[in-house]
Amino acid sequence: MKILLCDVPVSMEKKFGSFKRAGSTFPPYNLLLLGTILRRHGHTVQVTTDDYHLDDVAEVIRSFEPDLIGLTYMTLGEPYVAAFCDMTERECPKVPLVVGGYHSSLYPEQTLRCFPRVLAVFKGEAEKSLPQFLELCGFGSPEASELKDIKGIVYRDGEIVVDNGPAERIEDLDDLPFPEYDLIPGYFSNFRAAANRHYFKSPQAFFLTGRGCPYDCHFCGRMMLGRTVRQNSIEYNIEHIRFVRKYYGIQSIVYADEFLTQNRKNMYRFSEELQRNNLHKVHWACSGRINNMDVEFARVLRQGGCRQIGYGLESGSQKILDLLNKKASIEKMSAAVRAAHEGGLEVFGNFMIGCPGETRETIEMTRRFILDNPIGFIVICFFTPMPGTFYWDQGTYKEYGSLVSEDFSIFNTFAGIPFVPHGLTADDLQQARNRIYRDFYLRPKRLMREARHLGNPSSWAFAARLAAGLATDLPVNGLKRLFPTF
Ligand code: B12
Ligand code: SF4
Repeated sequence: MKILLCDVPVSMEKKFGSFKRAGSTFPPYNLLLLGTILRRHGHTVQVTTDDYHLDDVAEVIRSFEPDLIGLTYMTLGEPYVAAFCDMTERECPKVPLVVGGYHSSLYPEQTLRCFPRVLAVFKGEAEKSLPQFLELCGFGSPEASELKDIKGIVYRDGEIVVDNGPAERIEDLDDLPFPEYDLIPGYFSNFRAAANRHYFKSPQAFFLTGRGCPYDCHFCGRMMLGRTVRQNSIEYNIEHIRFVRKYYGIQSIVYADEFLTQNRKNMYRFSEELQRNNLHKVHWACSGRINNMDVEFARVLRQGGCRQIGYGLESGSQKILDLLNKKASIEKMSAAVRAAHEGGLEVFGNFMIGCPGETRETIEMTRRFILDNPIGFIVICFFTPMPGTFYWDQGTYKEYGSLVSEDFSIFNTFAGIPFVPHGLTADDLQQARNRIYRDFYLRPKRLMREARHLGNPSSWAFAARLAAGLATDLPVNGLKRLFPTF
């Protein structure tokens, strides 16, 4: 069968606002993986990414003539699903459309009610359920009675919505094939790494080698992949790196895992294996939790090729960290950042402002934390009570502030500010973020450090993109509003 897998089209402008040129374009890893698996089952697959315009997807449908369309989206993509359904109704009314991903998994029944064009919702992981479903499809929509044995799907049987219960998870992630990147034409030329990794050599690959999380941060929806952490083995990871080196000439890797560095013993062995296989020359970035970082560990990671570690530091106020249920202390955060820096890793700090309990004072504490610690790059998101999280599901955000809008398209944590804490305004948050960015990125010491990378053309391109973002966000913006021709 011919299967078209689509990430719902959402423009960079919608996601990143004035920083649309500096934002990263990440590939839909889930669709790459599902597409690769479907290929192994003998299907022909095409993938479209979220930067496609709806008309471009229509064009792909016309030329590819799929037998089934699968759509993925997070909450921020939900407002664009109706238009996607309408387009497929016009282009190929007889071709079944199924959906999956974070948002529809949270609200499968509502999804079916809102979008009659959708035949079934795949709740949770679909590496097992999607191939099973396709076996039943033949060439057309399967009968409801045939679907009863496929775990993890929700569908209509006449007027009734049937939920087949949770999906079967892949227990051993080593059973998964390496994603076949050619599923996305121009993947390596179009994929733009995040601003904080602009000096990493291209082409870069994006890896996700673990699933699940035992923590319970109140701003995060981690229910879908479970509490138990599953990870690819070291052998699998080494083989995967060899594969992307051989077939795609990959020069650097970005790990999107939450827990890559969690098991210290494993990471020592990983670093050794990378060196033994001469793969430590491929530089990589990953995320970590602060609890196990010290200088020795940072050095071991560096020897294995790691150059940057990202931490979800969130806030410089202990009160805010506690309200986010981060299970972290300011002292430990600072110690981890210092140790990583001393061990030769650049620290990429992820922060949020506008959190429950946020005040001008707590924002100032965050600004101070950022300036007083050896952090190399920062991103500041606006706190967003995402569906699937403690603050949204329990409605607890209401105690701490108000929801400015329920338009999910602004639930992107970067360009939109849907939630404003009591005592602050959206403008306060915007101004506070601009100020922290300016104070951080425009320090002479930091500008000098950036100058080190100026031999690298992608750094120039990045500097131009970031400058364009800052220019629209700087105080100039105020002048622009007063004098539109300024
Ligand atoms: C890694 C990750 C990322 C990565 C990679 C995402 C990707 N493209 O795969 C990056 C860094 C790019 C990313 C970005 C963002 N992320 Co993110 N991310 C995660 C994280 C930590 C893990 C996801 C994961 O492991 N995926 C593994 C894959 C295999 O699982 P999956 O994507 O769910 O796909 C499976 C199933 O859902 C299903 N499926 C999915 N789609 C489809 C489609 C069809 C047709 C079918 C049949 C099945 C199917 O099958 C897949 C395979 O099993 C989760 C947290 C979590 N614990 O879930 C947050 C999470 C998903 N991200 C979130 C958010 C908010 C974002 C950002 C908006 C944040 C930001 N400001 O940058 C952006 C938006 C990106 C975009 N699309 O525009 C939220 C989503 C909340 C929500 N209600 O929407 C989460 C839940 C974290 C949180 N804060 O709560 N993210
Ligand atoms: S933000 Fe917290 S709950 Fe979410 S994946 Fe990271 S550690 Fe787990």
